Parts: sequence; structure tokens; C-alpha cells
Amino acid sequence: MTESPEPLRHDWSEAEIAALFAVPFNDLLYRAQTIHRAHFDPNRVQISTLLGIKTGGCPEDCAYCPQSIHHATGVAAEKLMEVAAVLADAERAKEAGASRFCMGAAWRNPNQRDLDRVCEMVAGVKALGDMETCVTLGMLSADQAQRLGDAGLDYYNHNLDTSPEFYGKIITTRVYRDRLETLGHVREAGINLCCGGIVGMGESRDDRAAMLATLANLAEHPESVPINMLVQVAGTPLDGTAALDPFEFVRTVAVARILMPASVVRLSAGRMDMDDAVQALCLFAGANSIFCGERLLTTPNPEADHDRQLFRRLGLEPMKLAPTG
Ligand code: SAM
Ligand code: DTB
Ligand code: SF4
Repeated sequence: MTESPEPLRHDWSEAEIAALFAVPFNDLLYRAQTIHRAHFDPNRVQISTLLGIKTGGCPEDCAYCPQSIHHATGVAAEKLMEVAAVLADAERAKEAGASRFCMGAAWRNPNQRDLDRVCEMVAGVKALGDMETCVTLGMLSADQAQRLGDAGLDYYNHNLDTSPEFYGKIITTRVYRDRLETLGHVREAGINLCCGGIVGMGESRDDRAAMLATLANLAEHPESVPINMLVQVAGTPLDGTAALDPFEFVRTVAVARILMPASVVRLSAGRMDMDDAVQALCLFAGANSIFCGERLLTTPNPEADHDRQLFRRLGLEPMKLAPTG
């Protein structure tokens, strides 16, 4: 914490953000790291663990997603997991050092019966102690968001994924406004927002800038901003998309850090396709959260042991939860 933080801004223009993307790499990273240090301990990284509690069979047609019924990816449609099995997994995550347990369901939106069970899961994970909860279930009504809040949910993940302009090229079964509406319901319920997107889907730099502008210009910045690198899965329409220059990914992280200085930025999906040096650059550029554990929802993630070694080599420590009560 080296200098006093400037006030958070919510009036970024796309041109200003495009100009940031164009800054020489070293200057951009220096600026991002300087801002990062004003808000966070630069050597602490938050660790989340992810579990798919309901996998496959999703009616939405997101072009990147292996869980959509519209794409033949070989991911089988499963039923919502039992509460006890989820809690056993959460216990393991806690022992492995996770400070947040994230549960994802391949739904367009939850029905009331399923939501009851997810609320039980949230309450059960909270009762283990020392771990925050996050769920991502698709669209929510105001009432559903409230019920999750009442169950003690800490974070709701709902990504904008890309720019408003590019959105229709990636998803046709819902519109950008639907996402923004759910984000509003989550906010009204007093739940922290985890909201970011995916890069490497064939979008332009302007699209990346426009997505970050939308996030940064929300009335309040999302507390958590996952930046995913597309994980290409055979059978999805985006399989075979030209790979993004890894330095452009690092730039996206740096710009997110500059625009949303007090938010935790997550180096999210896609680490299997990044070497350790690129990940280290992302962590220098302002990313301070990762998913640990060898599986994301349906695709592989680095082995826990590999991440432990990476932390050791970089002198990083897991971020501790703020004391409650
Ligand atoms: N069905 C809910 C929804 O879409 O809101 C929740 C689960 S969905 C799998 C959560 C997020 O995972 C998506 O918004 C997207 O950002 C990310 N995701 C899905 N497939 C991905 C992939 N192949 N590569 C990178 N991120 C992906
Ligand atoms: C997010 O932004 N990334 C996570 C989480 N939110 C739910 C999901 C990544 C999924 C990657 C593809 C898969 O494993 O199926
Ligand atoms: Fe369904 Fe979510 Fe996958 Fe889209 S990203 S197909 S909504 S599981």
C-alpha cells in the first residue's frame, strides 16, 4: 500500500479505455501494478474452488460452452447434485486452502425446487466456516436473488462475457439486457457481484474495451471480476478460433485492474493453455485471484501441486478472509 488510492470512476469512455490498451506494455503494467499496490497486498492471491453442481443439458446456445445442448461435445446432462455430496466436496476445498467455494449450474435460470436445494447448499457451506460462498445459476428474478441472499450467499457470478455489440454473435437465446437485469436483482439483494467475461472468442480489441467499459461503468464495480481466456472445446462453434496473443490477455487484465482498482480480478478459465510466465505476468498486471483444483466445471485446470509450486516460486501467499463478527 504505497500511495493513497484515487476515487473510483464510473464514467470511462470506450476511447479512453482503447487508449489504455494501446499504451506500451511496460508502461501499462507499471501503471496497473502501481494501482494494484495502492489497494491490495501485491503478494496475496485469493483462492476459489469451483464445482459443477448441475452439469450439461443447458438450453442456452452460448457458442463457447461445452454444456449447451446445441453443441455435440460429449458432456452428459446430469441432475442437480445432492446437498451431502456438495458439502463433502466443500470440506475438501476448505482443507486444500480455498477461501471461497463456487458452485455452477448449467441452467438458463433455476426453478423454485432447485433453488431450495441450492439455498441448502449455500447454508451448509457457510456452516463449515472460514469459506465464502458463490453460485452461478443463470438468470434470477428479484425474489430468487433475495432468497439466495437470505440463505447467506456471499457472491453471485453472472458474466457479461463480451461487448454489447459482439454479444449476438456468441449467444442468441438471451440478450445483454437480460444479464444486466439479473445483475440489478443481485445488487438489490445485497449480494456481492462476481462479473466479468471471456476473451479470445474472435472479438476485437474494441470489444474487449467495450466489455470493460460496461463493467467499470456499473453503478458499483463488481467486487470480483473474472477474466476468462476461452477454453476451446471440440464440438463448440468456437473451437478452432485463432488463439489470442497472450500479451493481449495480460493487457486485458491490466486494464481491468486500472478501471476497477478495488475489485479482485480473477485470472479465471484458460490457465491450462498459459505457461507459468504468462500467469506470472497476469498476477503482476493486477490479477489477484485464481481457481485452484484440477477441474473447472467440465474442463481441466492446473494440478493443485503445480499451483503450490507456482506460489512458492513467486513468493505468493493465499489471501486470508477478512475477520467477521
Ligand atoms: N449457466 C450459467 C450462466 O451462464 O450464467 C452459469 C454457468 S456458466 C458455465 C458460467 C460462465 O462460465 C459463463 O458465463 C462463461 O463466462 C464461463 N465459461 C463457460 N464456458 C467457457 C469456456 N469454454 N471458456 C471460458 N469460459 C467459459
Ligand atoms: C467464470 O467466470 N469462470 C468459471 C466460473 N465463472 C463459473 C467457469 C469457467 C468454465 C470453463 C469451462 C468449463 O470448465 O466447462
Ligand atoms: Fe448454459 Fe451457462 Fe453454458 Fe450458456 S454458459 S450454455 S447459460 S451453462
